[in-house]
Amino acid sequence: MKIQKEHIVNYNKKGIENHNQNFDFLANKLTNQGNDVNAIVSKLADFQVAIPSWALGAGGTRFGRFSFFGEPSNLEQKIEDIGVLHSLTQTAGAVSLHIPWDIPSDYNAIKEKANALDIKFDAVNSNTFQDQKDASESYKYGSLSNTSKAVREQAIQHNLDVIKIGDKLGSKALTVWLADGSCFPGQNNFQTAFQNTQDSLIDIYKGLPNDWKMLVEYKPYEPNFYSTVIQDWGASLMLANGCGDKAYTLVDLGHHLPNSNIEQIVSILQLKGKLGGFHFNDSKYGDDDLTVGSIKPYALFLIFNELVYGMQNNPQNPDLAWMIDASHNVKDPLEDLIQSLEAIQEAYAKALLIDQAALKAAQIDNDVVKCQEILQGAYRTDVRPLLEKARLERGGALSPIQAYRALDVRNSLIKERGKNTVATGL
Ligand code: LRH
Ligand code: MN
Repeated sequence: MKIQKEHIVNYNKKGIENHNQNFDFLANKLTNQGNDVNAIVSKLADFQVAIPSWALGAGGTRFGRFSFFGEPSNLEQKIEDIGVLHSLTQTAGAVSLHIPWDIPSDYNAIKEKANALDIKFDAVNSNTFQDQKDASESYKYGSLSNTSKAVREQAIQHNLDVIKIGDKLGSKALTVWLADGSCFPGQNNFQTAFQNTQDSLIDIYKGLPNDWKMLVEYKPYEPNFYSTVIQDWGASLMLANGCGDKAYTLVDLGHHLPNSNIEQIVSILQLKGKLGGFHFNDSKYGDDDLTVGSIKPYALFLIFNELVYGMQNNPQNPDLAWMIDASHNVKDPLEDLIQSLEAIQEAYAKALLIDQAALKAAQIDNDVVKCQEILQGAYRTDVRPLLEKARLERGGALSPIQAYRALDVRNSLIKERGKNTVATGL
């Protein structure tokens, strides 16, 4: 399934006049407030988010999984689906693969296909939280932290293999997330588990090409429910520091205990030059992997405020890996991802409207009310005409969701693939 550019141009025709009116009105207002509207639009257009290869089919829980039909049944079809997302949104120009769920059968063919759709290969993810049928060791009691040297070595070798796969595709980062931990008090020696993990990560780090990064993802619980070895940003930071300059932390928004101040975590990790990237999603309770901005859009805006400040003031922090990590239980996966991409662009656009100099001055004056007025003034701005402009300039759809439905994409995928295809992933 490939969406032709002219289909999008035709679809945009009926909305273009309304867009131009809204855009001109907003651009005039923002220019009068001292904003460089063209600079904001080009920042939005350049902002590319990697789509998780494991989230292009229906997700599920232990209580059930309900398909949407027409799911991609191989990596080629997954790249095609990301191509559909990118042609409509013009902001999904990358994929993050999960190994072994997405081992390419033909590297050149998959690179050509991705290249033809203007899709790059972002971070590759290792998987030492599931046992592979031909594996000699089990990860039941952990992988890089396991008390068994043989298990740790198997997990280290897997990560080195994942680096090789990514290197052949042009990826420049390895994401390591460990399920390692315990379900009951006394089950683990915390220090041994942590030190084993550090030593194992160092062995993996030694296999990292010079221009690569290692992204250490933390999570407080699940699938272990008493302790997790890499439980929070502090553990991830210590392990990254223990590896070296090419190792960074990865912030998955759903991996925080209730009421955590994620924007403060993001701010300090940037200050320390150790923030490597994001897994964007949203959640109400746990690691719910819901649509970005669907539950806490203001929190997402506050995170982007810190990111914009960091991008302006923290040259010590590298360019970030922007990725989505979601799971779709009740929404069409492609519609869910389109809404997430929109929410990310919206939060970034609103954060770019914050007058950082005025905010800094009000903070120095302890003018608390003015600080909030500056933030919420930006947050209350309807920035959608800016997002539309950024998409239009790159040949995207004015409204990707409406275009996706008007072009009847899901039914075309079902006609092409049938109703019984199941995508690999969670
Ligand atoms: C763990 C996680 C991790 C992935 C997995 C699919 O919860 O966020 O990033 O490996 O989801
Ligand atoms: Mn994640």
